[in-house]
Amino acid sequence: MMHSNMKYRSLSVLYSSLRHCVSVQMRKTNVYQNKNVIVSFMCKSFHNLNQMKQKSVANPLRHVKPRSARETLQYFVDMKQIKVKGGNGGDGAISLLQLWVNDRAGPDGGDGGNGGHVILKVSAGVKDLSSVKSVTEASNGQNGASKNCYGKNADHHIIEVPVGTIVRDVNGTILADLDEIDMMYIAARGGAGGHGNTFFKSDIKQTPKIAEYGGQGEIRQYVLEIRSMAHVGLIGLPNAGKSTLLRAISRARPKVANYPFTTLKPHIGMIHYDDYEQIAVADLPGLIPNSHKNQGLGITFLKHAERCAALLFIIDVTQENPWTHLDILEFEISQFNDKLNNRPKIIIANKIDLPEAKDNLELLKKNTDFQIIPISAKMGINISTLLKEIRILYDNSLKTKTKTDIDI
Ligand SMILES: Nc1nc2c(ncn2[C@@H]2O[C@H](COP(=O)(O)OP(=O)(O)OP(=O)(O)O)[C@@H](O)[C@H]2O)c(=O)[nH]1
Ligand SMILES: [Mg+2]
Repeated sequence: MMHSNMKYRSLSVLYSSLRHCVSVQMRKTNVYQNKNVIVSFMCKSFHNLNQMKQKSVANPLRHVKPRSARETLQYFVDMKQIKVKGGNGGDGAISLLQLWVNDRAGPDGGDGGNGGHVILKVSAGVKDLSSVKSVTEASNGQNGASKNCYGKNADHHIIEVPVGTIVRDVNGTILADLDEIDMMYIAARGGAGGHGNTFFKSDIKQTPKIAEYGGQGEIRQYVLEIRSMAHVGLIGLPNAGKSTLLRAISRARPKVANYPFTTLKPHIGMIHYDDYEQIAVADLPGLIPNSHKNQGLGITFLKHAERCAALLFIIDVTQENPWTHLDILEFEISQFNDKLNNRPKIIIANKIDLPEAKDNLELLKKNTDFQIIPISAKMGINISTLLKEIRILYDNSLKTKTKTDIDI
């Protein structure tokens, strides 16, 4: 009796939120007498706790605005190689002034203006690297002129990049981590303007006939990467239904087709909740065995996965031995980056509307330790449960993290 009482006390501390419901139920069934009933009751309480958790979570909103009717598909650009060139400096002028009263009035060649820099600047309004051109040149400084006219300095060319852009050189060395708004990095310096002959005038040489050419602007190549592209990334073998799911939960329009590698570039969709919170979900290209050895879309794909704070594994349960798919996915990402397997994750069994899915789903549940969420992305079955689970994961593990917390 004493023993059971202690259990009851710890139970009530653990589930204080459920205390009322627990005591009512216990009184009804007189559970103090039976240990087994307490264990089953604990399981029930866990279940209730989970249900309560789900109830207290914000509700996902259905998108009211229709999908865009634009012909072009917008995909997310999270990596880009760019070439930048600073503007050349203007040349200095050689000129000797002749006035009507003084035809040897001395040198009056002005200096050339400086060439513009190419500057990477973080802007809050830019979300991906699609607006960054592959080749960018800043303008040249103006040449100097007679009558000591200095050439005009060229304006700097500003390239706007999103928060969390990492600048690497072509060998992969990180040169800058632009993680605050308005942060700048001078990607290519413009050449300095050349001096005109006035500059070289001295007591010894009063009429120098020399001037400088403007300096050449720097030419540099960089690889820009976005540190974080979405809160959640969809990971699965080709044809698992990743794009179908993203279409079901957001207004994004990734192509859906019954052949592998339909998606070659990442697409981002937003899930909206009724407390105005938004969660970004990325549909990524399909993963195949040996992707970490650069087969299929290989490393590029895995790099996208690296930029998502949590991972959603989608398993097609109409295929035989679906748990092996999960093993393949986990193996590939761990081979690429060990830390990826420690990211928060949800396992989804997709295509449960098809009859062959039923047995496979049971087998999958038996062969994995994780909680599986069965859904049909095409028919919309169980999608709201999934959206709530995503929100719980977001609240528990991602909300407190800033976007730039992800290690690259
Ligand atoms: N019956 C059924 N079919 C589905 C479901 N989800 C996806 N499909 C079908 O599976 C096929 C592949 O779907 P996609 O969404 O293009 O798959 P994916 O994972 O994005 O594929 P890749 O982009 O090639 O990696 C399509 O023909 C979809 O209609 C589902 O829940 N039920
Ligand atoms: Mg796809």
